[in-house]
Amino acid sequence: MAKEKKAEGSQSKGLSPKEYTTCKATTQMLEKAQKDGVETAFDRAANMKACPIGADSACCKHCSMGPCRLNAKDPYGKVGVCGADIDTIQSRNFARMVAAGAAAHTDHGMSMLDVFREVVNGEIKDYSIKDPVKLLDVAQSVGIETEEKSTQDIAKELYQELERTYTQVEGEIPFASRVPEKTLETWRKQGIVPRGAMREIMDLMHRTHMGVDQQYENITKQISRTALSDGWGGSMVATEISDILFGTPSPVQADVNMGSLKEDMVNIIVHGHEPNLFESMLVSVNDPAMVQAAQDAGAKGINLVGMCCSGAEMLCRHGVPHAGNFMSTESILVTGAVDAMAVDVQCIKQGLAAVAKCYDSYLFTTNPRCHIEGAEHIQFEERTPKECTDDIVIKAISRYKNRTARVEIPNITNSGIHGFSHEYIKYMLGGSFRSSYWPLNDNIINGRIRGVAGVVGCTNPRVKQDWVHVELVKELIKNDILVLQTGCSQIALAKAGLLTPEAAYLAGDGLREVCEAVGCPPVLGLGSCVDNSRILIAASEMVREGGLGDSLAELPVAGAAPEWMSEKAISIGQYFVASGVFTAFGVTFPVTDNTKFRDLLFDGLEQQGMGKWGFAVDPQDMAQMMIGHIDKKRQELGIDKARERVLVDMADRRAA
Ligand code: SF4
Ligand code: MSK
Repeated sequence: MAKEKKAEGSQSKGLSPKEYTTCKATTQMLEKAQKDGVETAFDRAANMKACPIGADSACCKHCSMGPCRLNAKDPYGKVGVCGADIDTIQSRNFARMVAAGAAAHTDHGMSMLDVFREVVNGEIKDYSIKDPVKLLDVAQSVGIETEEKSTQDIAKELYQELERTYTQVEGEIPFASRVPEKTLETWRKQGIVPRGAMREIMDLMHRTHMGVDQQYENITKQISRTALSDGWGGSMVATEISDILFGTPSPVQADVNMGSLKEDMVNIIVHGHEPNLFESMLVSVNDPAMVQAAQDAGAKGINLVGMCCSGAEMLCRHGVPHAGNFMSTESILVTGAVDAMAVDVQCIKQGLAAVAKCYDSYLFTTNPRCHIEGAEHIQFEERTPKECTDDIVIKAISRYKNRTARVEIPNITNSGIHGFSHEYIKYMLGGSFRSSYWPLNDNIINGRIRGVAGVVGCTNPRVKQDWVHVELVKELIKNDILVLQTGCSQIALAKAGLLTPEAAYLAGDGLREVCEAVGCPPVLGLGSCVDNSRILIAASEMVREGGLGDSLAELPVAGAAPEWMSEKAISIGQYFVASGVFTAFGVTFPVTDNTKFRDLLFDGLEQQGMGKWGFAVDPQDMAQMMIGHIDKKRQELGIDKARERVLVDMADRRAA
């Protein structure tokens, strides 16, 4: 048994892992890491006090006359050297978070569109159009005439149309056609319908340069416009094109948690966000020559497991097991059982390199945008994807053969149902001949279901891993709120066993009745961060179905990212708010209290016909905020008395 190598700068200080995570597998691995003298982000978070001025967003470093620090306790008592006040400074900071988050999602979407173009042109042969029905649906949704046209021709037209999502300099993005009319009218009135994502991000970066836009309300308009170019643009293209190329998810039973690793197999983890790397890896690990090579090395076979968002996407699309969310990516390496971890983009901690080194695991970067000091880079080329993934598999097999690290795999897996695309939700509720959102709307109107919540986003070492997600969702379903999930939050709830139909016993009477009738869990897993766009489409379908108002802002729905950490989360939150949804965040919120900018985000935007932000650290407080909002919307719709179970017929529905 080889002794693990200590990470450089290791400073474990006897922290009790149970204080930092509710994930039992992660706890076990953090305890092992402490014994092995290996440091993780949990240790670093405990040893690094967050900068209080930065946390309040009361500082600016946009030029070298500064950096300028204002006093959050007396926010209007001081201005920066250039005269910028607290509202300018914090709205510019918030804007740049949105710009970065939107850039990440839209660049991901553009990569998918690049692959799609090359597949359609015949330049890429390793991928193909797996879901021609979805191709037709998406093409029709943006106004492309599909009658008597070949799949190839429709695909070419769709590419041309969707390219506008990124490059268009004037006009409205293609998926504006999916936005409920009244919501779109609000956006038009506010001047925030996105043109193309490149234009919006460029505009936002320009206006937040020193000495440009110094009026927080005007900056906020461009913040919303940019975020909408993410949700209804880049992210939506990423989801729709991935479905067309790799298949639209439908429910699949699959395991999550670290027990998905197998001691007697070659374990390969793919972690990141773009599904093309993972899709190619799936082909490589099933190649008979690779399987034979693994067996020749003494392994039973090759075990492919996902993490984070590309993991969540493959879990939903193909039922590939998932080992854990963002705050477990270092801990999984501590098992000693990971022969190779292949990463692409987003949420890849640089700390992975040091932990991988301690356990002699391979860490491979594959994307030109993401190299990591200490990791080996094997470039992934879409035209020859298998060259990269085969290479990684071969190296993983060699590591298996020469394993020296002590292997300890937490014996925990949680089975659940994943893969509820918005198409499947429609089918599940209405059946194959009358697929429809009406049964959902009907059950909301008659009060069995109180409302719908999207609970999404990251995990963050500043709060106990998974705890806020799980407690929040339990409280929501107990109050008859159907929960839709994506990303790391979905994995947290899957580990807690709530993505099973049996979990309906935790739901209130009304929601339980519906779940039992349909046979679905009270918590539906939709996929990765970009798949939040599925929630937008589902909400738009609810508006179109009728009976719940004419705009997204009128729906009895709410959103939350209770353990968020990334700039992408801020962009997601803002596009939900601008779309009309009350959205609560936890951990911390990057604004100063008692300022005009904060009031605008937490109140003013709602008065303009959009949604609004909320903030709470405690899951019960957050749940009460969301339930209160849903009840307010029910009251405005006149369905607040319906929790007495009034039956609604078609005439009532039209009149509502
Ligand atoms: Fe200071 Fe103004 Fe420069 Fe910001 S832009 S660092 S507030 S002088
Ligand atoms: S991976 S953005 S930690 S959800 Fe999308 Fe998870 Fe948040 Fe990354």
